[in-house]
Amino acid sequence: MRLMLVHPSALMYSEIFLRLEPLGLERVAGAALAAGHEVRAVDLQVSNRRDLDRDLAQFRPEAVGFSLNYLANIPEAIDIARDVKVMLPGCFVFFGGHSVSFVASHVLEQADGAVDAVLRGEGETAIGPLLSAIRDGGIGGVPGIVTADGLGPGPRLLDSIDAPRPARHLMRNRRRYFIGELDPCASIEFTRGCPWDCSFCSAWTFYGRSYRKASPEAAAAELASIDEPNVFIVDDVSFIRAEHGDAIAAQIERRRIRKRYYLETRSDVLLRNTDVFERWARLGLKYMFLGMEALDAEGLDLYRKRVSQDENIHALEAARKLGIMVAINLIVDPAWDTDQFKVVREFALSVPEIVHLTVLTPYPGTEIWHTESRRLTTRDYRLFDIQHAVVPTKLPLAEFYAELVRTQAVINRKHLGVAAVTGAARVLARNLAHGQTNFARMLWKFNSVYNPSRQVADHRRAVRYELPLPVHSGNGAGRQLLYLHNRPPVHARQAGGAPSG
Ligand code: B12
Ligand code: SF4
Repeated sequence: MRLMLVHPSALMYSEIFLRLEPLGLERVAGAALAAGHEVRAVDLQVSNRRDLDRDLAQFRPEAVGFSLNYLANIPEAIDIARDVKVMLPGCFVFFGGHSVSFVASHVLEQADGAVDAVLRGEGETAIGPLLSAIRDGGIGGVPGIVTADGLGPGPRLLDSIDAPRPARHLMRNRRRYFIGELDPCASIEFTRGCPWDCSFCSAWTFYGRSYRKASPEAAAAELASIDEPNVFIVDDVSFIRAEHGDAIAAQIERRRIRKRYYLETRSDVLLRNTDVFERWARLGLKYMFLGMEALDAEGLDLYRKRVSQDENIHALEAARKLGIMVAINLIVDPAWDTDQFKVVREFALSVPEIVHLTVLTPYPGTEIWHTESRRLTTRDYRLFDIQHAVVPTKLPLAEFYAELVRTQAVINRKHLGVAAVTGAARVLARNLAHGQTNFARMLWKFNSVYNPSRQVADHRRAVRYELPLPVHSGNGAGRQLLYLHNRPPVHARQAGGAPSG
């Protein structure tokens, strides 16, 4: 069967810092190829609508699947799905990915016939059965399927994440993937799932709090097959298990692989497994995201981060000693007043780290979607990108965005200060010499993208597709009810040091 897979456009407010390859889509493509199908892929983050239309016309796929990890992309995908149905009547159109899995039935209703099915959960286990069923019948039996007729069987977890390999070769314009100065940059997955249970996050609910590791040999072999000199490790929390991080490192040393890495982790994991991070720093680990989320104990408790502020500060010191640059994430609560923004500005100016701000957003699939008692002020999918306020702000909305952008601008100026500019200039020259312009564009674009009037205006756009209303449970939704994948047997989810929930 001819299958076309599509990734929607980049989200406007994150595009300036990064644009990464759609690894989930590539893995689904890998599984479809392994099942003997003919597959093409278009990533609208790095290709345009004309490229997609041309490919659709030439390839004439029998099925088109969209990857929807981000809620904010749902309206764009529904609109393209409508066009596909006009262009290729009879073509089976389906959605899959992280976020759409939590709102599947509702999205099908809103698409009003333009989307035939949503595959909830992991796509590798479902894509083969789906393509066979489109040809031979029996769609209702595909794992994770949701159609206008209702929910089919539950989604199935992969036994091992070692295979299928992502079909990286299908992606065109690979040189346009980057993160900060790691330009160009590929992505890789060493583990899947997260054993913690932060209230604002859906990583743990999606995988039923399971945690799977790639075998060190498979991980290193995949890394060796990557052409790019820079690699983003997509794991929710890297190196939770010290021996796993060490075993992959040993394979990399044995194979003499030399790349620069960016990863995400937690302060407590960094402090517990400092030796592993030190080994990886020698192998080329340059940057890490640390989700500090809040500067006070009350905030850390509210997000159930299970990390203290002391641990956060010690983790920053540990990373500095290792020479790893940290990008800290802090969650902006719409209930903040000007004083709280001021505290954040002062903090950001007092540390050498990069500070990122994201606005607290209840997402379907998270606990706060059910417990957040403040009512949504909008249900426009496009505003659920953690750069907009979707619950009432304490300050008038325009002032809230003015404070937010002012704080982001202060932080940005800090990074582009005299010392930073000298460093950035060197990086810029090196990248440009290799024909890589992504990082240069990023430095250029900040002021045009982060603009309070533009953010306020985003709230005034006509809305065609809206999120379903949350069901408020007041004192916490039943955990099992939040899980998308059924919780696997105990041995599969032991992750050492993580809370048992
Ligand atoms: C790595 C990652 C990133 C990376 C890379 C993103 C990229 N281009 O892929 C970076 C750092 C760039 C990033 C950025 C952001 N991210 Co992010 N990210 C993740 C993370 C940790 C892992 C995603 C991943 O690669 N997993 C590994 C691959 C193999 O799995 P996968 O992509 O989920 O794909 C599987 C299934 O979803 C499904 N599937 C996927 N596509 C398709 C397609 C079809 C047709 C089918 C059938 C199935 C299918 O099958 C795949 C294989 O099993 C997830 C959390 C999580 N654990 O899922 C958050 C997550 C997806 N991100 C999130 C957010 C909020 C963001 C940002 C908006 C944050 C910001 N500060 O701006 C930006 C927006 C980026 C953008 N698109 O512009 C939220 C999504 C929230 C939402 N409901 O919309 C998540 C869920 C984290 C959370 N806090 O809950 N992210
Ligand atoms: S530790 Fe990170 S990935 Fe895990 S639940 Fe918390 S925020 Fe999500």
